[in-house]
Amino acid sequence: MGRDRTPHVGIYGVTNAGKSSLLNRLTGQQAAIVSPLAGTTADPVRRTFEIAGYGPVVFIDTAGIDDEAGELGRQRVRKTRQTLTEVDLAVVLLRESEPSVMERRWIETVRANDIPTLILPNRAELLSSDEILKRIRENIPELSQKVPPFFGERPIAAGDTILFVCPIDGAAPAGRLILPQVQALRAALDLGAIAVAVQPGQLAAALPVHKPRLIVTDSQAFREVTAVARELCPATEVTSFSVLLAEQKGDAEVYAEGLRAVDTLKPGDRILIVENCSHQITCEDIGRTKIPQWLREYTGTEDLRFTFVSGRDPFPAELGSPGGYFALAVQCGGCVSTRRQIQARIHACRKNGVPITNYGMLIRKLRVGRSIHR
Ligand SMILES: Nc1nc2c(ncn2[C@@H]2O[C@H](COP(=O)(O)OP(=O)(O)O)[C@@H](O)[C@H]2O)c(=O)[nH]1
Ligand SMILES: [Mg+2]
Repeated sequence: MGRDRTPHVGIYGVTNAGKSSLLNRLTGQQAAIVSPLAGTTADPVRRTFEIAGYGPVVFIDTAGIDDEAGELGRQRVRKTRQTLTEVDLAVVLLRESEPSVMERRWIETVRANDIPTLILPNRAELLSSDEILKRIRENIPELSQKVPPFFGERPIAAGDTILFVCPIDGAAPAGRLILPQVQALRAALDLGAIAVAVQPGQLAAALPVHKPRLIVTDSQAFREVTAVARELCPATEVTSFSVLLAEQKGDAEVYAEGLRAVDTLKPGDRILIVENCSHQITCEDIGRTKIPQWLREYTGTEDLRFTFVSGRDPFPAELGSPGGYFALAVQCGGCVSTRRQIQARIHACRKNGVPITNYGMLIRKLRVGRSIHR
């Protein structure tokens, strides 16, 4: 999904409003094709651009909101709408100086999604790029720029040790760590903490030597890591990469509430698994194989039906079915996503009455039990 802490800015308007020209002008690049032909921009065009004195943003140039040229036009509009789940700010470029009925309707849609808008009148040619960039940075919400601390409120000081448990199994990518592990290591180093990484097999040897303040494991090893830690350092918190991400980008309270739905699952229930990346081997294995298997073991029923959403794909239309089509949604940590992107997923589930929880929190419940995670 891209750029976990870079604010995303969507550029919207009717066809030929000058959206692609604006993107090119702001970035000083020929990023998007400009032409008077309606439908020139089809798939959203994403460009990262560093605003001086501010930092990077991802601009998303989109197809016209009024593009109704048959099935293709409708698909282009659908793609444009989908970007509302990932943007932190919507720049709406008007054709005239006042919004038309259609533009006004679009602005309402944007606002209904809790997205702030920056409205620029007709082609914005009278405004300099610097002025527009200044307005953009002023209108990006502060929360989009600041990601909450990786380890939350935990009192970790310089010199404390954090022990990371990173299983290197068949599902691990060759020659590297996965992104949540990299992010956690970096966050530990930023705090001046001592970061120690082991595989599950070395945990028992490492604990007495390193006496960590916090243990962070890959969720799939929650059970064995908790068992060893309870024996050797019962006072030390064991958490997981995915749980930390859930606290940081998701909503731990909503997820905890969603977790309760696990105990009421019954045969025939449908479960939505949401992974925000499209091809991270380890997460795929957890989401597609392990979580379904552990849920079936926990509930004692084989008849649970799983639907998977990955990357930027939209939720299935059934999400909005009356009576709650899905009994539960399980969101991945979202290491590649911005906070806003995860919040949009949570928002959609809540709006449709679907309980939502997180990979790590669910695995902790299924594998360790509810009460003994601290
Ligand atoms: N006069 C004028 N023409 C513009 C401006 N921006 C774009 N255009 C022209 O309007 C047409 C559509 O521009 P484009 O950026 O592709 O619009 P989009 O469909 O909103 O992406 C092109 O022929 C551009 O050259 C502008 O600020 N002033
Ligand atoms: Mg265009």
